Amino acid sequence: MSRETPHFAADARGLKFAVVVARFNSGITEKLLEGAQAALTKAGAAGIEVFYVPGAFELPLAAKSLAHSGYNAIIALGAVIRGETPHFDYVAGAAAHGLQQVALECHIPVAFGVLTTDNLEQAQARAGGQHGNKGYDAAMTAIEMAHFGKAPIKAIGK
Ligand code: INI
Repeated sequence: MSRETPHFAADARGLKFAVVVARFNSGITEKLLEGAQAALTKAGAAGIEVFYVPGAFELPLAAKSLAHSGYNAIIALGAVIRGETPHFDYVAGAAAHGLQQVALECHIPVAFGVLTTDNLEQAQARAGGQHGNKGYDAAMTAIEMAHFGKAPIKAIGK
């Protein structure tokens, strides 16, 4: 988790999660999956089910298909690497926008664990490298938002 993110004591007991993983750039996305599974297991999640799609572009539809299947939250994992084609902008934008739309329309937390980087090295650094594991971070977000859905956290004194 980044240094700016306040600590959240994760407790996922009794909660079920769907993790949707893009196979594109699987060397990276499998590391993100390892991170997400580590966070969920450590927090005592009651259920973790993993689903695969071809690429990040397909994540929103998969998330929408799973939105009413009894999960407390969905974690979407992918890696969109810029390279030298404008394809990046379409795929990354569609994934981000589509996943947010699923969360709002279906009223379920959808954690955005999709790396959008300029190159492979930047992706590796965020998939278990020197910048942590964004799959782990996405799982922590999913746990927190799953609780928020049940009882929103209020700031003390407000
Ligand atoms: N999918 C990714 O997950 N990451 C990428 O970097 C990527 N690039 O660069 O093309 C990518 N493309 C495939 C896309 O997600 C769809 O699977 C494809 O367009 C078919 O709908």
